Amino acid sequence: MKKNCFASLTDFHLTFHLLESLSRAQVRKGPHVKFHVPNMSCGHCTAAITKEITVLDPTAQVSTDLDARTVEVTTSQTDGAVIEAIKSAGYEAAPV
Ligand SMILES: [Cu+2]
Repeated sequence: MKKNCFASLTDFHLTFHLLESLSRAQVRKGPHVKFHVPNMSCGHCTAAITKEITVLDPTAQVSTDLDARTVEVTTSQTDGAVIEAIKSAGYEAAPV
């Protein structure tokens, strides 16, 4: 009886940890990076940049700030790949 209880408790912990690591893997996102894009000046710019980053990584989350001229990206891609994507939209970008 005692042994059974211990076994089910261990199973519970194993299941718990398995579920925990699974949900972490699902929630986990790539690094969140911020870029300064000095020539980004209007909605057309932000749309073009967002589009290119989305082409690079369809799951990327992009938010742009026209006042600060920054682009914040959550992606599994590298900084360099995001900078290349912004370049192909026609803009120079530097990590902030
Ligand atoms: Cu523009």
